[in-house]
Amino acid sequence: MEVKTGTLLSTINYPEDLKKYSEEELEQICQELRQYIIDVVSVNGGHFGASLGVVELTVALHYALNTPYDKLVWDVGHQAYGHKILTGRKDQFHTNRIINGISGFPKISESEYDTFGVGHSSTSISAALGMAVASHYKGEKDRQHVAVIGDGAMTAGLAFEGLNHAGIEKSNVLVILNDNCMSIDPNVGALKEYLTSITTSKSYNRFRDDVFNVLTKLSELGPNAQKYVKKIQKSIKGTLLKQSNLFEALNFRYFGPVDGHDVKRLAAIIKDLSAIPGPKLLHCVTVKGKGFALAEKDQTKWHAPGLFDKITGEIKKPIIDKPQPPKYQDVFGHTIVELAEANSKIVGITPAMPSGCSLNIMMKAMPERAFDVGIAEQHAVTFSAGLATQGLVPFCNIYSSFMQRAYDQVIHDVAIQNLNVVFCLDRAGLAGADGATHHGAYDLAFMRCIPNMIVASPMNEEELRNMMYTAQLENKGPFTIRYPRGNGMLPDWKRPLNELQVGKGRKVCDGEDVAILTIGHVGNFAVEACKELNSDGITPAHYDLRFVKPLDEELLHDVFTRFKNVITVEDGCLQGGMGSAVLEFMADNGYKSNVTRLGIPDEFIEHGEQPELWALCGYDTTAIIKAVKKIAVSRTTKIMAS
Ligand SMILES: Cc1ncc(C[n+]2csc(CCOP(=O)(O)OP(=O)(O)O)c2C)c(N)n1
Repeated sequence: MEVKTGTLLSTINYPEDLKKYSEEELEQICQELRQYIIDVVSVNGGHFGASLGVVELTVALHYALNTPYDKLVWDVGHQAYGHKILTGRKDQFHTNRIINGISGFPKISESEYDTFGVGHSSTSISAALGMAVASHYKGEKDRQHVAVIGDGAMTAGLAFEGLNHAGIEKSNVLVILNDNCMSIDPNVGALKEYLTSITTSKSYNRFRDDVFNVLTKLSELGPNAQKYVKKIQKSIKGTLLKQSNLFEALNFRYFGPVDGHDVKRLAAIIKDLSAIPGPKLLHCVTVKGKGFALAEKDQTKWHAPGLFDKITGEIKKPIIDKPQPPKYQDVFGHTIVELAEANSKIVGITPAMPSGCSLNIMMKAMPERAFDVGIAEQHAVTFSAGLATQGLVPFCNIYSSFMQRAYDQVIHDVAIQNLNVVFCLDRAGLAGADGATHHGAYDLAFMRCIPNMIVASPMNEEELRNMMYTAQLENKGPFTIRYPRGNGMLPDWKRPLNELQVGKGRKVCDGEDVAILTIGHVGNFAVEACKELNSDGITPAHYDLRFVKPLDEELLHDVFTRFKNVITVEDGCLQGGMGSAVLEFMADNGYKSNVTRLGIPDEFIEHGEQPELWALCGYDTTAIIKAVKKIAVSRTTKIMAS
């Protein structure tokens, strides 16, 4: 579907085209850019509110800076649609997040304007500082380095680490704090409260007006500018800011808060700040979802709403007449409440993903026992460890790929001390349109090599519930349960809770010629494959391992004694995952079967729909059938041959 651009935007493909327009015309360009994002995202999907909120900032940055010579780093990057459109990708924008199309996040390989690949949050300050120090080293004193970071992303330790370092470097870094009071859900924590107090404080605002009055004169002053810069520095030093402003205390020059939707003023300020050397922070106040009333009103829902009618705002849902299986995340959300009602030791923890992982159900039902700790995966894990030392049973829910952030905490704070923390890793396996940064490809491999750790993955909702039930029983130690994005298999999912024997798999169906070993949801692909193969006269056996650690050795002895051919299937990386575990078992026990491993190959898998990516990586139903057929001979052929 062709989406038309407004009259000014249609002439703009790169920032140099934008610069041909007068400051007075910037507002219209913003309007057209906003409309273009609405038009395309409504029919293609993707992140929505965040990009709408930074339309003015995006236009102002590309207008005032000399990109790509000046380095512009977007944090997370889910808000960079306007940036993509203004930097050579307007005509490809309709392919956003679609397989073989452009990425939903900035990506170095996609454009020279994308200075740093993102997707995970809070990297921008460190990355921009690295670039700034490199420029300083190379003598490129005129180059600007700008990190645009949201108030949500600012809650992460990594952001503080970057600020802490930048404060002692002389490098030219401008941090633009895009403060909209929102993460995906409402932002949390003391920093958020601090930012709100600055934004509403009368004395700060009076002071701000004084500073900006001097600042806006800078460009008119030409050679005298430096004198005024000194004056600003002096005036800043002498004010209340030095003592009471967090960023000033870290040696940043703090400017703001400013209205992040006043494009003309923003462009002028950014230009002026370019003349001030060293670390600076511009506090910019914006509204997430700006310009689309429903998105402004329900900002969490419109973070990434899916397809919608841009006139009525109705979010499109497929019409389905029979009951559907629930999302795994919702099974987690309801089951933790059910378990917590019976076990007063259970608490829930999420680093900034209450609606993403459905812990919001527990936050609503038992607010004193469920914690959103901000975008702080490392803290979430160590905080959980602390809770566990006191006899509580924390369920720490982290998206599989974000757990990569907290690996040392898992080993050092939880596993070495053998604490009973339950890790629920959502979005395990190929996550879909968010692409390489978000696929939960490595968890089976990185969790199973940790001593004391139990690693399980459910094939359906009932198994997820039973794994959660088992994990909270006395003294289980660290227990990981990983499950994918999307729906399970059982519309009647709410079945009685039962303890599972840790390290025990199950035989899904018996057969001959070849054994298929699966872990987790992909077991359902094998079930489908077996059905089709059976109708072709081929009868593989299928085992659902349930646990990659400990492995079900009895089951594996049985498999390797009976089968010369074994196929392993996992929604995870082939290097070090379940297939590797099975090969290790085979080698350690002197078996010599042929093992074919299906899973994610040793490369970064780009974005696309999950079924497209499963097929691409070769472990969907069709690929399993193909792998079996390569090995097994159908019963009819065997009968004919005998
Ligand atoms: C390490 C990490 N944890 C969690 C996320 C999921 N996530 C994506 S955007 C977002 C909220 C970011 O909030 P903010 O930085 O304020 O930007 P806004 O969406 O408000 O513009 C979160 C939690 C992530 N991308 N990276």
